[in-house]
Amino acid sequence: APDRDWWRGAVIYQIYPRSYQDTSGDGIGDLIGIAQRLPYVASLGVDAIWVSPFFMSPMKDFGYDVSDYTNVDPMFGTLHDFDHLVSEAHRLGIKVMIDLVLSHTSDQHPWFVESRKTRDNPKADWYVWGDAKPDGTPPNNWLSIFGGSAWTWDPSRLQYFMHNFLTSQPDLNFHNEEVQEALLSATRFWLERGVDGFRLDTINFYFCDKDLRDNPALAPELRNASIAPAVNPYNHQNHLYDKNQPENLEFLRRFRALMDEFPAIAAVGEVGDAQYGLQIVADYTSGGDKMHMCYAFDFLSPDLPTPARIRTVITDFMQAAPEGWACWAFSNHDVVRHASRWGDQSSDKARYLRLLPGIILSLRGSVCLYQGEELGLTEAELAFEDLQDPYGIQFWPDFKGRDGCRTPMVWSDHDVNAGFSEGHPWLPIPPEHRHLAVEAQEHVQASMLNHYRRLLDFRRHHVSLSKGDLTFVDCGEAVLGFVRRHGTEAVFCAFNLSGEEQFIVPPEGVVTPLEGHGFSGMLKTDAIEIPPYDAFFGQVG
Ligand code: TEU
Repeated sequence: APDRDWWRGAVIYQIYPRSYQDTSGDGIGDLIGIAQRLPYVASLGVDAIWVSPFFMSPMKDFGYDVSDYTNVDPMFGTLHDFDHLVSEAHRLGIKVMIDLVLSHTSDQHPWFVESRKTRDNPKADWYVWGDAKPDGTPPNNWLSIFGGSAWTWDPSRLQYFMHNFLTSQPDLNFHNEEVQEALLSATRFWLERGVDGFRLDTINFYFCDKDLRDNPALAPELRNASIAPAVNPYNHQNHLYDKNQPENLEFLRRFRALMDEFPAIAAVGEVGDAQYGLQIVADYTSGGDKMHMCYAFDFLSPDLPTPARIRTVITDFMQAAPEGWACWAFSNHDVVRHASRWGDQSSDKARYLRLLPGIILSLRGSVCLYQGEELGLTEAELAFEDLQDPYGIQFWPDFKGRDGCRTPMVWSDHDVNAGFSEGHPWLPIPPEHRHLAVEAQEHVQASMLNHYRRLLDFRRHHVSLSKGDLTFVDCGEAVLGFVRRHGTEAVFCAFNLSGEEQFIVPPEGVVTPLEGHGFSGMLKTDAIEIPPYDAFFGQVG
């Protein structure tokens, strides 16, 4: 029987299709390219891939603006290529999760094209429409994350439509039953095609207040600009009415029931709500009838993952959702790569960057690794002329956008365009990434790539690290310590997040140091010695 619980503690490798491998020569990655690179993905030892959107799209937000949910954009290939990708992945033992962007569509989706024509066509109520105020201004004060009002005037309907993101990403009206049905039927299409699960984009944005009430202002001390740039006025509102509506949970129950018609499907829901605390995140994964996992933003912010901060985040999550399950990530296609975001602040970047995967791969939760982090890729510094991301163009130079983490994968240090493409890459390949290419690291035992492989292998051999519960052990300010326990297995993990050697008292019962992870903390007679930015793993009992 299939393992219905495969997602619990799974390591999911995020692929951004535009930037993984181009085979057509247009400078943009494609599905055939991903399929060709699957043996590499398998060699990492991950459980699943999450493929960012490859559906039909005008690409205003690089695929997060879908114009046909059940087709592949020709830029990325065909449905046939997708089927091939899935069967190759399955042959190699890799699950495939696709990225469903249900909260909004592209303004070129036929549903919106029809909806915007008149106020009484069959799709008239499929999007969030509102009348102008008597003075002609938008229905309320809601703001777009990407800048400006969340409302855009439509000259044919003589009404405003709402968009949490770009003007070209109108929000669907989830209060309309037909909309829900249409989205569930698109989901069924992919389930029947053999996908293993979903990353669901912005699940907290599905519903908005029916009465379109104004959001209250947010007191400056409560503002949290950890993900959206500080200059973004979006951070100055308390988003009571444009997101996080209780109906979101109702729709997700229906979504879960659909998934449960199939053998072993799992979903991770993106809930970008660091601002409102982990309770909101937790609600989406509680009860076993909604999301299997929630993708929280707590470790995607610039805040350094100090032992105290990690303890707080993990404890808060476990308290908020004792039965729920988190999915942690340090990097993705929306934020500055952690090698730069955090690495640049450490006193020994090389050692620090090796410690970080040790931590995320030991915490309680599933893990998303973002393509290239296994190579130690840093954030690319791009010139304004090279920018593609509308969000970056809008807020430049205060916020440089998301292109710096989306540059192409580097496969070889001697091939043209680092082996990514024979054409002109859609974003430049930073010269400083070349020496980090897969080929350059492949045969170097001590490389970052082989470090990730070793850690993933270590995790696979210790089931408590993926499935176990977690109890913190006080190891002082500099060291993060906890025990992971599952059945009869218990592993003590200790991470020295400081630039100085640390000595900690072994917690009661630590008997044998574990090998095979590549770190060099040592168990001495009366102390565990951990070098700067290093770690120790020991068996308990
Ligand atoms: O991101 C959701 C989200 O909250 C983003 O606004 C995030 O805060 C921002 O990108 C950080 O810089 C998802 C996708 O991951 C993102 O790529 C899309 O642009 C967005 O949804 C709209 O679909």
